[in-house]
Amino acid sequence: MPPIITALERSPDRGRGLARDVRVRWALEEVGQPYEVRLLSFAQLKEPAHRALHPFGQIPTYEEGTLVLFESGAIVLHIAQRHAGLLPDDADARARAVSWMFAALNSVEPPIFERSMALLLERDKAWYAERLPMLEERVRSRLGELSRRLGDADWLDGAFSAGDLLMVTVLRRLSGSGLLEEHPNLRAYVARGEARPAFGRAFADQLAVFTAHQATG
Ligand code: GTB
Repeated sequence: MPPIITALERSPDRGRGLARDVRVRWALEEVGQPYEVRLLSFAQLKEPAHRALHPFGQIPTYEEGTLVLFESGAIVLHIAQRHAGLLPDDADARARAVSWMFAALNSVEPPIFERSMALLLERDKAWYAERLPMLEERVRSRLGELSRRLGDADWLDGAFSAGDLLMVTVLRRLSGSGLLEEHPNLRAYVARGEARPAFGRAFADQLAVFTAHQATG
């Protein structure tokens, strides 16, 4: 039985590859592991059947036999540990790749996510005009640090790893903002990730869900 993941049947990103199941799809594609997808509505996320899998009623989840996982980072780490291709063999290099996974989710994603939420939910607030530049400065600061560390390397620490996979998915949320373009090496880094065939398949499969649900209304 292939593992089963969950995804939104109608993602608000309209198939732009931003919903977090894309990370799991990409990881599974990189390691060549077939998988099945259970699509859920927002209402179904909060029903007991799904809450039994995910305490916060979110996607993605991952079921493999009796094992049930939630949190996209934990799922990607599990896939990377079970299959070759996403973590180096050398123990120290492996630990550094895991550091980059945490860095993507704990140090880079929060300011980017906070900015997205402000754009989405706070435009009508009195303090929005003052808060947005502050949020953008926090993003700029992290991007500057990341850009300096990446330099002219292709990937964050040697060969492509699960750390790069998560970092690229986090940075993609800035597309269209102009913030990524301030760092040509980061823009090229994201493009390099997006050019990987495994990302292309993951993106296309997520987009196909959106397109199919558009067609059925
Ligand atoms: N920390 C968790 C993880 O990494 O797995 C966060 C999971 C999460 O936020 N899942 C979202 C969800 O289930 C879907 S992906 N939300 C429903 C809820 O909380 O009730 C989030 C998402 C959706 C759309 C965009 N977008 O349009 O840009 C980006 C991200």
